[in-house]
Amino acid sequence: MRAMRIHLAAAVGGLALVAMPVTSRASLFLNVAGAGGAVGENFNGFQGSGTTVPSNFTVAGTQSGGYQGFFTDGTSTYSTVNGIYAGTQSSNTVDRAFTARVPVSNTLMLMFAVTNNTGAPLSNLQFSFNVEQYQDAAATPNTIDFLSDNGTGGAFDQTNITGPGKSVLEFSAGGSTTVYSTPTTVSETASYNQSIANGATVQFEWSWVPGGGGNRPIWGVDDLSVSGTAAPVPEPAAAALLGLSGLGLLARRTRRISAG
Ligand SMILES: [Ca+2]
Ligand SMILES: [Ca+2]
Repeated sequence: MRAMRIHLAAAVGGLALVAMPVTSRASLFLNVAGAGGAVGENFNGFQGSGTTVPSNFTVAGTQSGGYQGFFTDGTSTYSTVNGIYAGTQSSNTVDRAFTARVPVSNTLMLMFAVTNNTGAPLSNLQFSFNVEQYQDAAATPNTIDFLSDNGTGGAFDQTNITGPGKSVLEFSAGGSTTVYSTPTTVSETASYNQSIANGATVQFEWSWVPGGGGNRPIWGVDDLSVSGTAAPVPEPAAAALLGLSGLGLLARRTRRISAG
């Protein structure tokens, strides 16, 4: 099986995405490449405004307060309405996260799309990301769910999503309004268990799901990395080609020795 690396530089770029309709398909292109590593997004360019949402991403849901700028660990300065923030650490303001104060009874979605342009079917799609919590304020635990639209362009569900990052529970739910001096961070992984045809696009999203009632925590996602495995080369055929190549080399060497 041939594992293809995904190139970051070729995949991420272009201008910021502004107010895309939910049905739009921004694309995080997966290219065959060398040692560039996986496609990724660190959200460090996100500044808590619609115009700084990273290219290839879009926000949906019923976040009535819209973007509210920065929420920094150790401070409780934020709007009293629902908000989407660029989460920052006071010790490292360069490292930002896509952060939200979850609505009481609605959901908020951060969506992105993966387009397979490797030239071959793409499988074994793996996602890793960090979840960062800046404030604990939930009467009941909140969840961030990771979903896909399964290539249909329609409703998102978790039918084809596996892994511990499928549903991330709030780290604590003490019912207080503790603002962490340093955001609590957990690393999560999830997988998409379907193959994506060459040229096809599948959308993914994180959905902030409130636990219901009480105050709301502030937590976000950061450091997304996406990788996959391009079409397998049949192993018997590969072995046979290698064998023929070896025989050819042997034959040439034999002739050279004979001529000498
Ligand atoms: Ca971070
Ligand atoms: Ca970051």
